[in-house]
Amino acid sequence: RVIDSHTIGEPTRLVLDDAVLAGLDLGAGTVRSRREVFRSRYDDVRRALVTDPRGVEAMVGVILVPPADPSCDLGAFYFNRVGFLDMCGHATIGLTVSLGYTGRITPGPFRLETPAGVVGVEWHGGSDASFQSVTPRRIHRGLAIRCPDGSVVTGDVATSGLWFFICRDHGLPIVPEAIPQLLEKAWALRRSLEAAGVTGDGGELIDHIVLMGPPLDPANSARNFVLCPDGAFHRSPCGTATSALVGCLHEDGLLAEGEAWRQESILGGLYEASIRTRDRLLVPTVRGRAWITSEATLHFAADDPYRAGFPQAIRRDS
Ligand code: PYC
Repeated sequence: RVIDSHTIGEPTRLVLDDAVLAGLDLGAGTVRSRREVFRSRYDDVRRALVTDPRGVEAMVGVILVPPADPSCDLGAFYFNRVGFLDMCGHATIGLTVSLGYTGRITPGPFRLETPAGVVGVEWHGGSDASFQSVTPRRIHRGLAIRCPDGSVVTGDVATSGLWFFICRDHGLPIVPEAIPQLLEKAWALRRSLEAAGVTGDGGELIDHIVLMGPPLDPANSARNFVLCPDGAFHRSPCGTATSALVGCLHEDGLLAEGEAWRQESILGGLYEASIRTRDRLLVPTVRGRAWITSEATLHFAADDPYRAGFPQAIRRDS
């Protein structure tokens, strides 16, 4: 049994079936170590849940596991069509609204252990939820990258649980009509970063590209287009990207503690974000909305050739 939701457009599939979850032998330990066991033993389950023919493009799956950190109430790990995500903001909002809908949580705060670390989450009731991702950190500011067409753009390399290249001088409008060109530019940047040997800690790929632009609604702060590792564009403004961004803005003196940052997505959806210092660490908060789209029982017939999804994830790499 799964419950599907979308967080201002970006889909999440939460596995609800305790019997299925109990049948997965993930060992003991942290959420991150259980996720690694899942990766090595049950990759067919990941594919079955989020790739065609049962999944939809851009879908992120979530599996709940017991937290190892005694201060946490829940543990969760995240995956998409091509692999795993250490953190996922939109899916955290989606899982929270879904758990609220099923009555498993009541409005209020809870602590979630993720592979990236402990994330503070709050269900505000109904479709409304917020999370506090892990400490944002920037490792390059204004890094110049040459694209295959000879153009040079600059951007920041930053993390708040996932790695982002955040770029402003890409020269494209952030409007739905430009999605094919935005995808092409973002893929060129992703490949150029890889070719230039620019990585996160320990050689991690910079696999999310954020192209920034001015907001369409003057009441908001900015608009973005985000390329995800599976080749899909993010339908929401990407919760973890927004967390990393507010860290950079604060460091640049462009966003004061507690000031609101209203981040539009390419489709016009909105996250409201802010940043504060707690125990000398930066804590970003992102608030958004998610809606349940369906409750379903997935079927996996023994003679279905695609019971474990498509064998090869289909990745749009222009
Ligand atoms: O919202 O953080 C996010 C996210 C990352 C990848 C997909 N969604």
